[in-house]
Amino acid sequence: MKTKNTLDHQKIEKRWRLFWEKNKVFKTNTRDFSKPKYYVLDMFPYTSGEGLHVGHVEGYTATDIISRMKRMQGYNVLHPMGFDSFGLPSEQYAIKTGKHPEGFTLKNIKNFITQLKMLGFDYDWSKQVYTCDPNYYKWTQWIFIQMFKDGLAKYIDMPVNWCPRLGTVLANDEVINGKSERGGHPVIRKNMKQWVMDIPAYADRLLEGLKSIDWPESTKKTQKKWIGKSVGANIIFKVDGKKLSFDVFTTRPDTLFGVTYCVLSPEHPLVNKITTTPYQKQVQSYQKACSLKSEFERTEINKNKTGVFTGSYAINPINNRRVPIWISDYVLVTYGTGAIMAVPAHDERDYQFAKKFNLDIIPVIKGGNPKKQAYTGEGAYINSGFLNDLDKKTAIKKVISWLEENGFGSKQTSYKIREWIFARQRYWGEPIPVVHMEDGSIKALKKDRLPLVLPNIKDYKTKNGQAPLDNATKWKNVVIDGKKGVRETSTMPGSAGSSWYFLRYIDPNNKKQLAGKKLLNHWLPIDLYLGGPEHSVGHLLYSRFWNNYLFDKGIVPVKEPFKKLRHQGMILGSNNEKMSKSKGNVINPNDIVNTHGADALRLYLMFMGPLDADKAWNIEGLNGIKKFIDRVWRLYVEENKLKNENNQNLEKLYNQTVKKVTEDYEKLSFNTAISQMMIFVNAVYKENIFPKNYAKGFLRLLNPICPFFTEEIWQKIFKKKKTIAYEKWPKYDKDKLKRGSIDLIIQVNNKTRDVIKCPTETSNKKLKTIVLQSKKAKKHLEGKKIEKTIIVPNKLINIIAK
Ligand code: ANZ
Repeated sequence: MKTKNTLDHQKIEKRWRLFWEKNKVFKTNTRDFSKPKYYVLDMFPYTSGEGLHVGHVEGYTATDIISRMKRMQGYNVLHPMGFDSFGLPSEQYAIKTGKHPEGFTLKNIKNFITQLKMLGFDYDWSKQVYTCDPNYYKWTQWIFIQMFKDGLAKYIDMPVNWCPRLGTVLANDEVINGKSERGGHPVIRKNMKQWVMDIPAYADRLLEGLKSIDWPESTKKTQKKWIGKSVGANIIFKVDGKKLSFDVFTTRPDTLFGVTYCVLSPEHPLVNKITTTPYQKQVQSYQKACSLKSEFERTEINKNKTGVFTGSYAINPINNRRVPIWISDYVLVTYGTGAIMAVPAHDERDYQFAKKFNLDIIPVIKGGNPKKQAYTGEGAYINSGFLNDLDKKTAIKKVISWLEENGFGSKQTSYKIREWIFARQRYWGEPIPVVHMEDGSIKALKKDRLPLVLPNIKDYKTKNGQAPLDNATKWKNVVIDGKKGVRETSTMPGSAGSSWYFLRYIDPNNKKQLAGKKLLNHWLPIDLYLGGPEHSVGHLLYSRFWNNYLFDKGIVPVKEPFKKLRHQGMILGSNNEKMSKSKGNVINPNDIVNTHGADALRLYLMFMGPLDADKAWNIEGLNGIKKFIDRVWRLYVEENKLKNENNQNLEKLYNQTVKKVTEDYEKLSFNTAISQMMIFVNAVYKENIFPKNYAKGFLRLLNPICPFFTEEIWQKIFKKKKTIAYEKWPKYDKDKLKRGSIDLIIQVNNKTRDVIKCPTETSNKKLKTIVLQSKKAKKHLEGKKIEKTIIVPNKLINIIAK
């Protein structure tokens, strides 16, 4: 074979791409239980028309390295890929062009697959799933039906995030700072009959589960905060002069003596009943103004507090104090009970409100300066009757017992997490498989009616909140058992299909179940899941919820699907800014594969810095990596270097390199592993010979990052008939880790007489015998008696003799 000093990456990469595909090298036999399993998962991409981003390539390379290493370590590895293919990108394309989104989506999928193959990822394409495939969403619909039957999928009236511009309802995690995550359009709150998933029912389990999984602490914290568990009390306040009462939720029942007013959220059902005539006008106009505000605007702590008085008073049960009832948008209808007792002396928001509207402030805890600001710390209770002199914990306990004994409330836990809004007034999503019957009941479709396929329509736009499927008259009007009904016309949110795709990969063609039980038992949980930190809530919480539910149903064997999770950082443009078309700093992976090769792109992305850090693209860095690849290439192709003999000087470094690279890969610390390999390559150049056994071992270490040219060397230079992908992972020799040689100085009576090569870390006893073999030293010892030996480890031995 003719070899060149620089490798022809285009030719080589094409050769091995075809070889792997033709020989089905990476097909996983999921039924082979003879080896230990390793399931490594990537967050699958949205099928946007833009194709792969270098950020995708970063994360996918990281998992590919693990997948390849684990395979070489003897695991049966499952490393699948699929596509999140319902949702906005295709929907918007359809609206713009009037064409059905399916064609566009499938074209994008094809493009993604070509790109992923071009980059050499070892995906088993026979396991591919995509969420808009009826054979897949049949099971998304089936899961929905189970959850509907179990009361977790509900059709209820509730306040929702409504985006007038997108004409649809959004989930809380799709709203950022009061704007839609996609497009940045304003979002308002309004009441609507909605399909929701009762994720709060799983709040405690989702909190508990966090304890057992190996996830980044920051991600666990984000989920904890999102679930937002607060322990406190519900306290009943009676409305003065009326046969009405309301509950407040408080985490500080110990401050009950300091209540000077109450606040109902503007949407609280009691507001209209208690508002007295003189205040009706201002209350109504305030309510209207609030409905146009987003939750973010309402709860911002520093914003100017607003509110109006209802004209009614409440009675504080603990001291019968009569306190005014206000309404204000800083109290949310969806949290706790939608009503609060205000303690301005010890709560900042209440303090600002009281100051603005000139309401009383009664301190009940000593500390701070009540004239200047709320005191939120601890201290002795004052003005608090039977609570005075207690500590906080006891005070809380005492108040709660008092409330319970007197029928004025009880201990209560509240959660911030809300129902997951599970319907969109859009076309490109899974149809919700239920029928609204004439008598008001809701019927779920029978399993043999699934999948309920999305019908073809002409107009994909949402108009005035009406779902596009509302126009599919023929499709939506049905008769079940002789009774008329109308199909649900909203579709599921994008996060539906992505909440369980990792289960389907295990058994993608199963026609009877979402996946076979035996296979699920064997392959779950996922050993490593990698993706961006932007999914910390949303997807990562929804899929834990579904998996916990499926565990309860006895379908999956584990509560937590993702045993270990890691995030990749963002690849920024060379100007240190987020890559975007408008900034002109986008790097297209296709271009780099053309100019530098897939191996170089992969190696560069892994060398840029720690995997989870944000890193800026730098062409110099990429060029340097390309040079390194050529340097490695030359080590193998310049035939005079490869030798059958061993090299003592490389022994220690080689073993250290195997150890460090193996351990670093395991930790996903790829940049440090690569540094070590660079050190090794430099040392080989210095020695000018490359012992073949080290050359083969090193090739295996590098193969997971650079699969193409290492395969070329393996099969073409070493003339192997099979792929390198299933070769054994190199082992290191513990004994050789420390050994290397040092120049040991030998002194006799403080005078240097000889310098000899000897292994480092040689024991003192052995040193003494080695030294006596030195002829030069021996000469000076003749006829003398050794009295003492002084040893400076790895440096010097001094023999004192007379
Ligand atoms: C009296 C009080 C006194 C409160 C005090 C705090 C400090 P977390 O910890 O986030 O759960 N609250 C209750 N429901 C609310 C709602 N729907 N909208 C806005 N605020 C609400 O917060 C619990 C506290 O937030 C509750 O305890 C209540 O104010 C307020 F010194 O009650 B507290």
